[in-house]
Amino acid sequence: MISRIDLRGDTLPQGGALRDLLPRAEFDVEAALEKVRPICEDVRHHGAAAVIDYGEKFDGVRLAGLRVPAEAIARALDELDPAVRAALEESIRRARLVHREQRRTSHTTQVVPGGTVTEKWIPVERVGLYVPGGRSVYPSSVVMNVVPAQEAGVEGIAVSSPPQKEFGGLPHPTILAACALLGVDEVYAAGGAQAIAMFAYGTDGPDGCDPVNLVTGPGNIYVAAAKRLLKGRIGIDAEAGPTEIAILADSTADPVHVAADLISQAEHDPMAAAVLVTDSEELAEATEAELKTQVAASKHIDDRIAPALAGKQSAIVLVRDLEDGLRVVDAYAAEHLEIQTADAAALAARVRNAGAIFVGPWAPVSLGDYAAGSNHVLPTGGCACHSSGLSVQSFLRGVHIVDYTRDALAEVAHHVVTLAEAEDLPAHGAALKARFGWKVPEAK
Ligand code: HSO
Ligand code: ZN
Repeated sequence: MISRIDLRGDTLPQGGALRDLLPRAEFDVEAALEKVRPICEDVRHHGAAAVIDYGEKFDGVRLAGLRVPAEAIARALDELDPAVRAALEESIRRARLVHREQRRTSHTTQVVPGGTVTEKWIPVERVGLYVPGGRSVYPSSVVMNVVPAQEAGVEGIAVSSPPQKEFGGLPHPTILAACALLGVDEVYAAGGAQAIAMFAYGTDGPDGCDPVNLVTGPGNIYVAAAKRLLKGRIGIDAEAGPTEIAILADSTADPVHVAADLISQAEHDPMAAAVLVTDSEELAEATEAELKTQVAASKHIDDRIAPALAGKQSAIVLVRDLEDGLRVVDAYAAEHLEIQTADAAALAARVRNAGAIFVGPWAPVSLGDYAAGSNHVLPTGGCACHSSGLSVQSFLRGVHIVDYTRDALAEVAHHVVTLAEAEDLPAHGAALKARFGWKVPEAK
């Protein structure tokens, strides 16, 4: 059911060579670009009418308008199961605690007397948050996108999620209820690439969507392709791929927990990745046996869990020792990394590449998915070696404010002119000379 990769033989290769030995899903965004390009062009030229046409084609429901009426959002909250409401409220409360502390304060550096550079953090003015609604519906993702945007101070927050036929073309009611709990009242029933294009180009009409500056949130391959295509016109967080869990474990780990956690993320998608890295053959065997038992007792076996575990993106990787294990998980750069070893905290502190790290036996990824306070929109596909998950920072821009007096400028003018001339850009130097009677002030 899950393949094995044995790296206990020769010395572990490094860098790209090691990465090539590790399992990974193919997520060919490039190939989806051609499908997505005409959709984006259509939305650009025909606005809401095109988004509505694509909603009919892909979601099977023809809408009269894209904007979800305020009454529908309020009704969804009224009708929400009280236990789900309480759980969402707790998830929001914890996420706020963590994200509030991520706010950046502006800082002024005095470079010389009379010369300062202030880095000011300014929230993006208007953002579009995409919430998928295909195979699964995740109100928790509404929380994970909206909370950092709000804590960053973003003023315009629009949410879009695919229309659901069984709910009269509205997004799923739990998505609407989560928006209501978070105080978001601008919600659209649009999905896929057409939703991203709607955010980028805006749509006309009284209930139209104004263009946004930044789009965040996960989605399928067409959403990722639309983000890639429209990046530049809009900012994006990341091109999210299928969910991944890697677990670095030794013989002290409980195979029941390890198997349960692997399955928990395999449950998302047939392309989801579950990777166990261990120096213990016994744990590998016990986990395999546990997987068999637990998979058989799980819900989404045939459509997601079994293909995800059997796919080439999942494996049990055997390593000589935990030092090699550390190298392997760093090379893999998992979206989620659990450390289940005797000295989990010490090992976790040495990990370099992971979207989020879950330490020890009491911090499963599912906790982070819903209620740890951490964010669950994380870099996938190995991008954790260069990118971070969603945070307040994702919604801020640092702007440098340069403020120099005459004397402060005079002091450095000769250096600026020298560098301008070295780059054959004399007009750059002239911009300084013009301020000092066309002469370079003497070096002090
Ligand atoms: N594990 C997913 C997020 C999620 N899990 C939503 C449950 N609901 C990607 O981090
Ligand atoms: Zn999950």
